[in-house]
Parts: sequence; C-alpha cells; structure tokens
Amino acid sequence: MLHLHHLENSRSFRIIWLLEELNVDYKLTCYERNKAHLAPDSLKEIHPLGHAPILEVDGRPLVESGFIMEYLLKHYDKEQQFKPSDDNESAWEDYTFWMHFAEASVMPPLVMRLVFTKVVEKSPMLVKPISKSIQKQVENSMIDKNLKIMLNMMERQLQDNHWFAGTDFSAADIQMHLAVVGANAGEGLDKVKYANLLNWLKRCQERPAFKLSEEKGGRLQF
Ligand SMILES: N[C@@H](CCC(=O)N[C@@H](CS)C(=O)NCC(=O)O)C(=O)O
Repeated sequence: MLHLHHLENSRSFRIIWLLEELNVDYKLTCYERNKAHLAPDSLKEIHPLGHAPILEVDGRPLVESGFIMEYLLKHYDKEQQFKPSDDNESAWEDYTFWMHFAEASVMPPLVMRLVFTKVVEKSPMLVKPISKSIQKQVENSMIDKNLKIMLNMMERQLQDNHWFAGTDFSAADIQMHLAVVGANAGEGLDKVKYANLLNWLKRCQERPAFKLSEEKGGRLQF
C-alpha cells in the first residue's frame, strides 16, 4: 500500500506526477503550509524530517524526492518507460546527471531566494530598507549569476534534445520541472533566450498525467 503525504506547492508534486504516469494506486493526503510557510508539525509524526514528500510503503516512510522516484521506478516501472536502460549509456548519463542536478545545484539558490524574499516580507518597516539591500546583494553576488549559468546549461541540453534524458520523457523531466518552474517565477524567463526550456515546460504541462496531478495536488505557484 502506497500512501503519499503531499504538502501544497512543494516537491511532493513530483511524486504525484510520477505515480500518475505509472498509473499506480495510492492514497494521497494533502497538507497546507503553516503561517511561516513551513510544513505542519504533523508531518514530523510520520518522519522526523517533517519534510515533503513522504511516501509510506506499507507503513515505512520514505523521504527524498529523488530516492522515492528511484524506488517507484524500480518497483513499478517494469518496462522502463520512465528511465533509460543501463545499456543506453548516453541517455543513462543524461538521466542521472539531471536527476541529481535538479536537487543538488538548482534548488539551493532557489530556496535561498525564497528565504530572502520571506525575510524582507517579515521585516518590520524600519528594518525593511536594510533587509532589502542585503537581499539585493545576495541576489547579485550568489543567486543570479549561478542560476544564469545553470539555465544556459539546461537551454543547451534542450536545444538538441526533446527531453532532459534525450528523445524520451523520463523521471529526470519530473525532477527538473519544479526547479524550472521556480526559476521561471516572478518576472519569468526571457522568452527568446530560453525558448527551448519554455517549450519543454509546455510539453510537460500538456501530459495527461501532469494535468491529473494538478487536479489532485494543486497547481505549483512560486
Ligand atoms: N531534498 C528533499 C527536500 C525536501 C524539502 O525541503 N521539502 C520542502 C517542500 S519543497 C518542505 O517540506 N518544506 C517545509 C518545511 O521545511 O517545513 C527532497 O527532494 O525531497
């Protein structure tokens, strides 16, 4: 029995999406964020990390979106529809690289950006100009530059490939999707410079399993 604990607007959307692609039966429990934009404490009763996603497999809680996806692929994707086989070396390398890149490289600056936005929002009026100025410095020196390099890498990959792992859609696209949505938030990505990336985003959103995931888990909004 699979039981997914999903926090609104979060990485657990990835797991709903993969479960829908796999067409597997599961129980879904949705949680709202608290006033501090964090997960409710009740998630800590399921796993000490208290983060989303948590997938309970026969009562055993699994965490880390990348690990949960690999677990689901191993047990439910017997025909390897969503992961290249080991003997397709180039697709396997692309798949594995982008799976890791999403969480290890793209998400940290996006989370940092979110944290600084919240700090500015919550600063008392008198301190706001100072917190805004710190936010700007961090954006310029640590976030923007790094994200630009990463976005250019993604755009180059999608110039030559329909999906992140090559010709076929895979779980690497699901893992990367949230990162790209995060990077596209606010003013949005340049439509000319990142045309391939934005077209890929549309292709993801057109998948029937993606639409079902939005119906069940809500739309991602950053
Ligand atoms: N690396 C973990 C990150 C898990 C994580 O930070 N989840 C966020 C949601 S996107 C969360 O639960 N935040 C709420 C909180 O920290 O209270 C993964 O990929 O699953």
